[in-house]
Amino acid sequence: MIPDFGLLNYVLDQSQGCRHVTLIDPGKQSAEIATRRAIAAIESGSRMIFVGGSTDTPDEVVHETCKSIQEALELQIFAASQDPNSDEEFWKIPVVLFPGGAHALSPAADGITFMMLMNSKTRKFLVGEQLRGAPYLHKFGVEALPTGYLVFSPGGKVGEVGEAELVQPGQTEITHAYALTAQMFGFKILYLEAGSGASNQVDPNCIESANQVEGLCLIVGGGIRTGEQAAKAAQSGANWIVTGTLTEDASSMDELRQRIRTIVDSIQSSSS
Ligand code: 1GP
Repeated sequence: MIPDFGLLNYVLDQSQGCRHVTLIDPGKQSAEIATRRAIAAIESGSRMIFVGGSTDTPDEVVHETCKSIQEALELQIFAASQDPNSDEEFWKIPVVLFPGGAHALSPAADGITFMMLMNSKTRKFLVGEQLRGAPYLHKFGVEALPTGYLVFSPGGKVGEVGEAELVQPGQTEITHAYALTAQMFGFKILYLEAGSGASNQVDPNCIESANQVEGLCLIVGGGIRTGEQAAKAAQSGANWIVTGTLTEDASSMDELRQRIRTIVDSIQSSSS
């Protein structure tokens, strides 16, 4: 659901400090489970849902998941509107595509991280997939969030498939140059990615160096599992922290809630 003051404004808003995104991979769970997880994540403090991740998920599967999450959010909004103690705004959480390519799209999403994989060696990920996806997004009115995407070591599957020239820990100068380039292209968002399930998170010094460039909203993800890691990223300048694996390998909904609460509490106390 798009918040009242618009999707891009909502994403760029920094008045609440660092916020949390839950990434749901529709290729790894049914739409029903994805929806239960998304709702539990929001109850635990996530303020955006990304749908995507895997490189080979067909459109239909992505669409089913987006539709199902949106329907559940509508129900929550309706329920809140009937309850004087609840706030409808709390449930106006955007569902945003985080695509592996032009195939994993859905008209039920509120927006898309429309990304250039800036350190890819392949045209396909710099502009090719975007060229295929743009007419579809235009037709369905899915809002494009202009995003530079930068993959750090170890990079995981996205680094491999995207043929990324991985940024290594300590490479603060090149990170800064990428951030400047993103700003000069007019991107509003720079996503610093270590890869899903990465053994180490993006180097906090690199986050700091990207943060020196004005006017970019920094999304940081990959390998973040503990409150301490999340706090480090938030203190270094992340505006959003994404976790995916954390949710997907939780053994119960209670564990999922507990894990997300820990991350959210840590980022809130370190960025306020
Ligand atoms: C991957 O940054 C995201 O694109 C999340 O990574 O699965 O390691 O949380 P994790």
